[in-house]
Amino acid sequence: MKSLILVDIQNDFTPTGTLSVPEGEQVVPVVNKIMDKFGLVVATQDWHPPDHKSFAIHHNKHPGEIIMLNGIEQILWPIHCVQGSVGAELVTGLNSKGIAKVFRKGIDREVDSYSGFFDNDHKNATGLGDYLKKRWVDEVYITGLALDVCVKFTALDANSLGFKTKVVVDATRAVNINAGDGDRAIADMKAVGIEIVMSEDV
Ligand code: VGL
Ligand code: ZN
Repeated sequence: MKSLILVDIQNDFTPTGTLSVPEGEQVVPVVNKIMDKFGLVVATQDWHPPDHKSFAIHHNKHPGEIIMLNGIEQILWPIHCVQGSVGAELVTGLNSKGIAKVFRKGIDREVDSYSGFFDNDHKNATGLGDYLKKRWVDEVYITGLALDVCVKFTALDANSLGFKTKVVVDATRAVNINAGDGDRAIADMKAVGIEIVMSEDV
């Protein structure tokens, strides 16, 4: 059984959002088009409390600076995807009726959560892995935002959990905080056996 995972397709990750991903909104028609090829579609949603410690403003620093947060490196971000805000909503136009369940992440203010499966310290699971395994999913196709952050870490965890993992690259966009991050993410994923595919081949 194969499942489609939509990672963080939320207003704040589109060009009009606070953590804008260039062309982020352009993944929506691509995702809508391939959804019906999957028996199970799930989504993740970045869902931060207002005082989340990944927000640069709480440290009097600028987005892009790096700090140590509870023993792990943390890149600081602009305020984004605050629980209940318009920015945190899934992008309008996404076929949300096709989504079986939305897994929220980044809720703990003390630890960020790039992957849709685990917090960055790998201590807490979102439930996504068990949910998929319970439904006999053995293969996952990953789409969404941003390629070089949450898509990458979701794909790496899926692969580690034993799912055959593919990233539908034209249904993703990179934030490219540093030039080349998107390309490096693709190389990192390929290096562990994750396949990079196009939507027309799904
Ligand atoms: C993301 C940075 C911070 C993402 C989430 O969804 O890629 N990036 N929080
Ligand atoms: Zn976030």
